Amino acid sequence: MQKTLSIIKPDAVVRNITGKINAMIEDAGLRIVAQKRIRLTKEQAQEFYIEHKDKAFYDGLVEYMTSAPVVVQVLQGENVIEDYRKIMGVTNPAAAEEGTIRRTFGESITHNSVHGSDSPESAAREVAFFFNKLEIFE
Ligand code: 3AN
Repeated sequence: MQKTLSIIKPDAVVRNITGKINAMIEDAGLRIVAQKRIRLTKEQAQEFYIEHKDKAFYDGLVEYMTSAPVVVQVLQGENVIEDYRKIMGVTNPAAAEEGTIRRTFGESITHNSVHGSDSPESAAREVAFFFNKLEIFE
């Protein structure tokens, strides 16, 4: 069984649609094995997105991710990293496939409603960033 880190981002939390996103996750057969609502500090958001620190959108991304609470989750499934990326859709909601979370709910390339780890290495780092073993129930 594989795990991945999901974040329901501020744009979705503010619009009160975290349940609708969870329904799409669960309807796709993925299990939410840990979940909490938190407010990221600037330092946490900077560290989480450190790989993008030289990008033009980095400061705006950090500001956005700290603008309201987020819901962080661990998802589990046989091929969950790839499966969740498919259910999310590509970064830009306008370019995402019909029926994906980002196409359905995303507002812009930054306000794109969800994050999902993009590789086993990222998933291991990102799950450990937010959760310890005692918080994950399979
Ligand atoms: P993804 O979340 O699809 O893996 P990444 O890892 O390339 O995308 O980017 C991380 C986050 O940075 C995205 N989810 C999005 O919120 C933001 N982002 C990515 N590219 C851009 C861009 N060109 N302009 C603004 N924000 C961006």
